[in-house]
Amino acid sequence: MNRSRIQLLTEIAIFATLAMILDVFTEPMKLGPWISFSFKMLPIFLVSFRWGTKAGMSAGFLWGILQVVTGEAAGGILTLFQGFLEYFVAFALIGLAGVMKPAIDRARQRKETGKVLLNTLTGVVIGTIARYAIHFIAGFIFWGQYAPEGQSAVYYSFVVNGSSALGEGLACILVIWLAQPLLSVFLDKK
Ligand code: 218
Repeated sequence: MNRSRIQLLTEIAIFATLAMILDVFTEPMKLGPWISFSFKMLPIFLVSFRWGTKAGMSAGFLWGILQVVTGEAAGGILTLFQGFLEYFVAFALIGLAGVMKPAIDRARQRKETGKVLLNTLTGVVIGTIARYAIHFIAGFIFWGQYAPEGQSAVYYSFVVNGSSALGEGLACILVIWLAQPLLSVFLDKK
């Protein structure tokens, strides 16, 4: 195994763990059982932008596994298939942000800092939407019984997961925006 591969696997493990730690620490910031304003997806986005989609999806998948084995996911698992979908598939899909890596690298090479930021934020939006599309679908299929009287399962799931996606996505966007001068340091693999 060469040095780069060891660095890749180490970063996947460390960043997934970091996401898990942020998850636990930002627990009190929750606005509702499924709604939070927290940037805990950020480590997974960083892996995605540093190494690409496959690495990002591996880190997200690992974060999903960590939530299940630590019991963090307990309240979110109703059935085996639903749990698989919302913890393994949904969290792995955050890594789709990595589709922006080539565009980010190109902008970095050309020293177009505005474009680097824009491409990064686009990646965050892609990863957030991909993850929450799964939670939205799972929401109206499996969580419909929790909808208030007279509210359709689809509408209920859209409101719950839409506001959660907005909260978590915007938190990541805000942090990247504020840390913009550090962005190239974080993207540099050396
Ligand atoms: C309407 C509804 N309620 C709950 C869930 C489950 N859910 C939503 C968002 C995120 C996660 C993963 C842990 O943060 C889960 C399990 C849902 N999909 N829809």
